[in-house]
Amino acid sequence: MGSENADIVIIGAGFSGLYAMHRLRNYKVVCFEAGDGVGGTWYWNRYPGARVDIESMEYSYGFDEALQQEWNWPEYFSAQPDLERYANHVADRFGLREQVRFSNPVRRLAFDEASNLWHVHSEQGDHVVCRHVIAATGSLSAPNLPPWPGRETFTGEIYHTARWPKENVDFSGQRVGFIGTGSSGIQATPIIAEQADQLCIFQRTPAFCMPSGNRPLDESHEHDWKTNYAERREQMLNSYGVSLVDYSRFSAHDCTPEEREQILEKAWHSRSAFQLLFAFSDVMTDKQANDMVCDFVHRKIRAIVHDPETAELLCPTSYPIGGKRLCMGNGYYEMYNRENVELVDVRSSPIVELTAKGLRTTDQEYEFDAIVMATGFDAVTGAMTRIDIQGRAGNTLLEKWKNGPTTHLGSMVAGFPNLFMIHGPATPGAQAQMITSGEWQVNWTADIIEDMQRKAFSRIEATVDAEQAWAQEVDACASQSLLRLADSWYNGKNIEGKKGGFMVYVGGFPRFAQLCEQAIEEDYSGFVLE
Ligand code: N01
Repeated sequence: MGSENADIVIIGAGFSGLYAMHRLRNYKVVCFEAGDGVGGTWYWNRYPGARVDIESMEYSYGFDEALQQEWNWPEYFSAQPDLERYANHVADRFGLREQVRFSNPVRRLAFDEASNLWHVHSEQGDHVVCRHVIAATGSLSAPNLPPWPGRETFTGEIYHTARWPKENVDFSGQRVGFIGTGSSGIQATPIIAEQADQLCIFQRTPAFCMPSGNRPLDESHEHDWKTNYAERREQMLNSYGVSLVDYSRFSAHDCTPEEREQILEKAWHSRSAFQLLFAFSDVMTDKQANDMVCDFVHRKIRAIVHDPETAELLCPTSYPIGGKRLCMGNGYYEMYNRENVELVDVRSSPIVELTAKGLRTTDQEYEFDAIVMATGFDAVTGAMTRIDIQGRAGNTLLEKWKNGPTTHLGSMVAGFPNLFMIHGPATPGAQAQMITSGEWQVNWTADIIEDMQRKAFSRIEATVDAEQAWAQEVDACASQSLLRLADSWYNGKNIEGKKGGFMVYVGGFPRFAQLCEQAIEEDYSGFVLE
């Protein structure tokens, strides 16, 4: 097949990719998408109970006033089908679908130095030559399948939460083995427990789980947002990323034990899952303050879960609350009071293999009809390193990032000109609100592309010095946060052997945005343009 020309290739038709297509509609854009529909995260993660943990009035696009006025969310925290429906509505309303090549993931990118053009090769054999590539590949999109031997021998079905089938999966009458107790596991297990005969949950590390507080959206709340949308969106960009949290100004140490208890009790029942982390100003920076919040949640778990041994296993003690992404559940701890649910600790006796009948830990073999893996993602870097990306001088991104990702402002990589990432390594990512911050990054990127066109530049590249300076900024922010004390997808330690440091920018979205803007105002500091 011959090659074709475009101005820009966008990889991924998730929320950022869709907006990038709209924002750059005056260019010839081709978008490649691995799935057969739009929505990215909300296309793939269709497991039972999948639901967003940020209010939908906020977790939605702000780029078009008519869109945000006309769309109605049925619940405070939308379920996956509503989010997917919204992505489809946006694709149709703004005429984006025609530019997307579905079921056609990008397999190879190669930069041609003579022409300053990228050659993009896809699975279906498309070959597009373009000036710029925008990787809107998502930070939680490459599923993690631990390399247990024997997978092919298991005679039942194996599911991964991030590759859930579109057809209804019914576990009625089945013995189900469920691996993983992060955000996905916590949402899926209470629903599967209601269907299955037996549900055996394999936990390596317990999670902190807040009750979701989801309910039908009330009209006055919706009306309030819709009359103040512009202001609300502004607040979101000027906050930690989520505006519906009361950011406390006082330390946990400044309260009496009774006052602390009252504040935490209120946070536990609040409408935002993240309120516990901001109940005091120092929960994420002071270990003692954090311990007080952990103690509060441990007491909640012990009060909900009847069996004392199970309750102890469910109490996270090896990392600070907030160190891993706080989870939001619906009856998660209560589920362990059911007769048909069992919790198995695979920290003390790890899973060693899958077998024909089920799986084996170092202790014993378990028999199942189906196995569900909620084992998370090769986060932040996985979606990029799974593509064969060759930059200048034939250097590959895989090789460049073998000891961990390096970027300038989370957006570009030295040696890989004209390749932009949205939610790339060392951006705020899930530490902000992904749709709004994604929109912001798309606008920042599009402004650069338009400026290059105006000034007749054909190439932009980050410098190695700028990458090092950005790594220092990222580390300096992480060193002030207790987030560094947990093994999680934020630092790649959820996957054995994955190298690199902290991969998320925790200096707050406002500072991130300010530094990105400043770099452009200072004559593209940290970039070289030709
Ligand atoms: O993935 P995870 P996730 N043996 O990495 C376990 C977003 N999200 O899909 O903690 C045994 O959190 C692993 O154990 P450990 C959100 O940002 C949002 O649940 O690594 N167990 C862990 O228990 C979230 O943070 C929403 O020790 C193994 C689980 O699998 C992110 O996506 C909903 C194992 C993976 O948990 C990822 O969430 C869902 C092994 N070899 C997701 N390997 C909402 O908006 C892994 N595990 C609400």
